[in-house]
Amino acid sequence: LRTINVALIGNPNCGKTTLFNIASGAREHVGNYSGVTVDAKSGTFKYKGFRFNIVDLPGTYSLASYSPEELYVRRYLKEKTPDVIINVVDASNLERNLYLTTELIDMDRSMVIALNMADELERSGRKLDFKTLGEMIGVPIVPTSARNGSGINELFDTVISVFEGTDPAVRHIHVNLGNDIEQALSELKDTLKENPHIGRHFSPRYLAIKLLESDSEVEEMVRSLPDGKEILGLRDKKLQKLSEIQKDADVNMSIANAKYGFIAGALAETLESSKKEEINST
Ligand code: GDP
Ligand code: K
Ligand code: MG
Repeated sequence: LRTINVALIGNPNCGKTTLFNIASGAREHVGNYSGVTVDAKSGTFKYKGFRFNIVDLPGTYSLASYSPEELYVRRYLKEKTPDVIINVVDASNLERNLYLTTELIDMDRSMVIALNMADELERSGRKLDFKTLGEMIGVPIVPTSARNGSGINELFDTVISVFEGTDPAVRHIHVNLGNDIEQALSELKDTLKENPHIGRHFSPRYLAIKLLESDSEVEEMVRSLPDGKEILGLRDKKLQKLSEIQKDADVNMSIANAKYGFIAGALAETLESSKKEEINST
C-alpha cells in the first residue's frame, strides 16, 4: 500500500473539518482552534489502493507570520512536507479565499483545490467555469460539498493523479507582481536558488517575496545562514530602489494588490453572475 500524505489548508469556516471528517470517517467533534492552543488533527483512510494520511490544519487567511495559525501552518509545511495539499476554498467567497491560494502557488507545492460549498454557489445562481480557472492558476479544481459528501471521491481521484504526476491541469505558474517588484525579486530569487544552505521546503520565489515583505520569520532564517548578512543587504538594496521608483507605495500593499488584481481578473473571466445580480446592476 502506497502512502499519500495530505494536508487540508484553507480559510476558517470553508469546511475543512467537515471534509476531514467525511474523508477519514471520524465522527468525533473537532475543535475550532479559536482558543489558545493551535493544533492539527490527523486521520487515516484507504482509497483505491492508497493509504491516505490526512491532516486538518488550523484555518488561515494567509501565510504571513502574524497569527499563531499562520505560523503553525507554515511550520507544518516546512517540517512535514505533505505530498499533496488540498486547498479548501469556500465557493461562495472566492475573492477572499483565493488569496491564500496565490501564496500556496508561490510555494510551488503539489496541490488540488476543493471548491467546497459548491451547493451554496449553485443555490446563489452563479456559475463558475472551474476548469478554465484551474487552467489559469495551474491547479486542478474539484467542486465538493463536504456537508453532503458530493465530489469527495473525485477530489481524492484528483489527489492521486497529482501525486502520480498525471494531472493535465498542473502547471507551474506564478502570479505576476508587476515589473518593479518582479525585477527586485529576480536577483534575490537567483541568490536564494544558488544558496547551498537553504533547504528546499520553500521555493526561492516564495522566500524572495517574504523577504521583500520583511517577514520576520524568513528574515531570521536567512540571518542564520553563513552569508545571511549579504542576502539581507541585497534585500535592503532592492527595497531602497523600490521606494525610489514607487514613491509613496508600500511594498506589502503592492504585492497584495497585485495578487487581488490577478484573482479579480481570473474571476471576471470565469465567474458568471446570477441573472438576478445582472438585472439589479442595470
Ligand atoms: P472549517 O473551519 O474550515 O473547519 O469549517 P467547518 O468544517 O467547521 O464548516 C463550517 C460550516 O460550514 C459548518 O457549519 C459546516 O456544516 C458548513 N459546511 C461545510 N461544508 C459545507 C458544504 O459543502 N456546503 C454547505 N452548505 N455547508 C458546508
Ligand atoms: K459558513
Ligand atoms: Mg475546522
